[in-house]
Amino acid sequence: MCVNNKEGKFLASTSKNKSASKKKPNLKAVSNSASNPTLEEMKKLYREMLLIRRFEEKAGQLYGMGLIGGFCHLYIGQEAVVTGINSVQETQDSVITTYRDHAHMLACGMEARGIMAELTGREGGYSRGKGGSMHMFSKEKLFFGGHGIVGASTSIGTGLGFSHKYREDNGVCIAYMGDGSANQGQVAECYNMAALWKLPVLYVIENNKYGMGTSTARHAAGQLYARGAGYGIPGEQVDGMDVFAVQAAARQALDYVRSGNGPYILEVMTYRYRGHSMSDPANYRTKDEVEERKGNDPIAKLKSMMADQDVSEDDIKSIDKEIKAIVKDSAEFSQESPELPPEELWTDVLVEVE
Ligand SMILES: Cc1ncc(C[n+]2csc(CCOP(=O)(O)OP(=O)(O)O)c2C)c(N)n1
Ligand SMILES: [Mg+2]
Repeated sequence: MCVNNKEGKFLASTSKNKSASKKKPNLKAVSNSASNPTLEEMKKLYREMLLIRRFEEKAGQLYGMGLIGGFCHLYIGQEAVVTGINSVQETQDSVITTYRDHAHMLACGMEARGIMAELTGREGGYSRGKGGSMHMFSKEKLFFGGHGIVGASTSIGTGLGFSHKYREDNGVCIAYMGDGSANQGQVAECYNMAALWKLPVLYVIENNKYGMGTSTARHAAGQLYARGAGYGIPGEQVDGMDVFAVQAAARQALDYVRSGNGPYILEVMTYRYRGHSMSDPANYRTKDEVEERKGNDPIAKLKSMMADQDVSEDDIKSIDKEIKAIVKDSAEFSQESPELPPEELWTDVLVEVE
């Protein structure tokens, strides 16, 4: 038997999950927690979301100028998702995501310079200009990419979960996927394996309402957060345009997973303001729809919340200035860093194993 309560939370009613469910607040309680963050916390989250927004806007500009080639998927509108989750994860946790990945890199502390230079195909980029937008990694930050194959982040993420368990390092893999990815067959296989072996994986579905140009109403049956039901995996839907709601839900979910209960599915309801990629004119939705969604912008909401809490305009302006400088510097670096010489075509192809 399953429980699917009004707040969009699903819990398989095994005895273990019943006890876990007691620990979890309902979504109302989660949303209410937004009224009590400290000013420092608000400023930190605002800064992190703004960095993603401004970075992506600049990447869009450089793409338009022909300085970035190939694919480029922007995260504008979805900032509260990765920022909220990142704010409660631990340093031993690993992260893996799809091709819409610049924000996840910035959130885990990778440098704007290295990311932008990778986008422009320069030596100073994280993959020395050979990987581009979808192929950047950081061993130090436990960021495992950037994957263009839909569903791959879920499968590799499940493997990373296995690795955390095998090494007993108390880490959790946070494996992001899109709403479109959630329909992949391998995702069901992963849910089964992760539940069976109680792997520490937090599956995050970034439901931005479209898989490329196809709306969720047309591509997905049922509720994505409830797709772990048959395997006994709890799932929950959360407002992804509210960074504090995401934070609170992620805290609970990570606690559940880290305590040895096995995987958890968090479906975060969000929206991307831009098309699927830079080459998508987004004709499958109306301008009015996009404008309406922008009215619920997570950064604007946090900004007005800070103003209500008497954070001074100067304080907010100084954050804006700091972010502007970081992004400007990254754009300059990404154009000054050299391109690799032709002989480098033959390097980094095979890895030497001792
Ligand atoms: C295995 C595989 N099938 C198809 C594609 C083509 N493709 C790229 S993105 C995408 C849609 C994925 O849905 P979602 O993650 O919701 O997309 P987004 O919100 O990023 O547009 C598809 C079908 C692919 N990259 N890999
Ligand atoms: Mg999508």
